[in-house]
Amino acid sequence: MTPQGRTEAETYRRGIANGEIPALSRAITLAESTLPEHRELAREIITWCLPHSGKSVRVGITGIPGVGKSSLIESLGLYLARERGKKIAVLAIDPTSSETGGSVLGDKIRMQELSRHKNVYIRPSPSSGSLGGVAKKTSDAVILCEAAGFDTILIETVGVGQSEITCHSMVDFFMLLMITGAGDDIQGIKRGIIERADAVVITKADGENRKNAELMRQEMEEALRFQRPPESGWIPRVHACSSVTGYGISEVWQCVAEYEKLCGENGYFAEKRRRQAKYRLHETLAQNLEDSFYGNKFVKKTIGKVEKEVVEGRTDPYTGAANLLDLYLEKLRLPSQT
Ligand SMILES: Nc1nc2c(ncn2[C@@H]2O[C@H](COP(=O)(O)OP(=O)(O)O)[C@@H](O)[C@H]2O)c(=O)[nH]1
Ligand SMILES: [Mg+2]
Repeated sequence: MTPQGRTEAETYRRGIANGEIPALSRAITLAESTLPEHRELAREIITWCLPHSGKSVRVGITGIPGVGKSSLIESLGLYLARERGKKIAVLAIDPTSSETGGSVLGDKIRMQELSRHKNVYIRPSPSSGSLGGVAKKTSDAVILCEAAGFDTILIETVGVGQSEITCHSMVDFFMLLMITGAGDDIQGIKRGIIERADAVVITKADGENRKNAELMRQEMEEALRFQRPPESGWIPRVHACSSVTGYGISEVWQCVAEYEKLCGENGYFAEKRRRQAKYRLHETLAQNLEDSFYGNKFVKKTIGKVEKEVVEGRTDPYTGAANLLDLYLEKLRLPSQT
């Protein structure tokens, strides 16, 4: 790192340590950048932030589009900021946002009041890159936010595939939101998400829907009772709430607080974070290897040709992949593993 780079990193560090939002925002942008010089600077800043991070509670909030994630974050966030004096950072993992585009705008409108609170920072999701890339960016953002003094991190993730698993791997408490009348299969039962949830929250328990939501809450409670007790010792809870009336919102947070207390005392909270660190190590390795492979100039030059051969049936995909890997390893002057 150049002396100039070092001075720059120092400026960021000071800004983040003082909880300055512009410095925090710019540091997150650096961590999201694909430019090598930005990445290097980001790594320098994040390395400094690491010992100053980790003191928050990280909550993942998932569920199908329209279930009410952003609305819950708005009302829960306002409750926490106003009545509990919390400093809240809201992040999003949304690998689809580059395609749907509109969701970010929708979320901004949904969280308007929250975004104006002085102790709240809302960061729209990084809109490009693979899910692995998004996971890395989100983890970096969590560390930076914690170093800037945020004690509560709320991560919204759209429940459409892998992203909630990714989210699960980086949060302390994982919340699955469900609505009445949408069918359990599409809401997570089939994909085993319910088994990972520390709480299931039935949303929109207001007006005429309140009764149905309560019924569903009871049903879910019954269903979860037969689940194997998790090693955390925590029995997953089911709540019903409304972001419109505020019904059940404080109970949802009470539930997170109880989890934090129980798992703090029995050591599971720290144990889970250690496991997540190990998982992150392997994920980062895989990502770096992938970047190195696709960024290799010999691979770049040859890959189009091999793709064409595979498409035209002159080479099969396995041979094509093996040949490319051989080429890559050879150019790295390493003996081929195959
Ligand atoms: N009646 C009612 N509507 C809600 C509630 N929460 C969200 N909604 C509505 O449901 C729609 C989707 O909400 P949103 O928070 O954007 O869902 P997300 O896609 O999961 O983030 C919006 O039209 C909200 O106004 C609630 O508690 N009660
Ligand atoms: Mg949303």
